[in-house]
Amino acid sequence: LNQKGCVIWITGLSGSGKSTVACALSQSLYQRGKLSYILDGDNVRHGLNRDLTFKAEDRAENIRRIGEVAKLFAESGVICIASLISPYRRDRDMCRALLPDGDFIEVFMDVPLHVCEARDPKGLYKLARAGKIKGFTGIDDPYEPPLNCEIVLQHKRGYGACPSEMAEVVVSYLEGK
Ligand code: GGZ
Repeated sequence: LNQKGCVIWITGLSGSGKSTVACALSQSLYQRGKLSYILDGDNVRHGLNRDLTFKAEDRAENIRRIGEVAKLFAESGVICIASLISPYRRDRDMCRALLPDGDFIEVFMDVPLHVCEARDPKGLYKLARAGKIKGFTGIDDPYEPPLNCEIVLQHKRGYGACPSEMAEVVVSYLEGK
């Protein structure tokens, strides 16, 4: 493999575009001959983490396990893209601490709640507002934005809002290193 492993950790609200950017990033890396693998919170919760709920200690365990698996991928030389809400700063910092300096690249999907809620791809915000889902991130459960992450992907109308452009920001960052 002509590459070095690392972890790209994408954090943000439900509907902020984490999975879409993860996909675009993985494709872009593939076109450059780089091997990556996506660990998506929603998917991993159907298998490895199917015993976990959305209460705080289970979210922490979800993040811890994905952090440990991401580390294994990175050690094998793969660019591991983890995309999960990971709402608590402390949990994300614990995953960062598992890796050597520079190998954990935190990417914040900086998309306002009202934009995520307007998208509502799975209708979950609607259910949360109606009280049919309790403890939904951004509605009645907290989200702690990163204080100093490596990359902020900002939502802007028009230019810069498209997932492939956002993925290119991450690719440029990696190329710069
Ligand atoms: C947040 C929830 C919840 C609650 C179900 N809060 O946008 P989605 O639908 O497809 O992805 C979300 C996913 C969140 O899983 P994560 O593993 O990323 O979360 S965490 O990092 O906090 O452990 C959302 C759906 O599951 N979902 N209930 N209560 N998101």
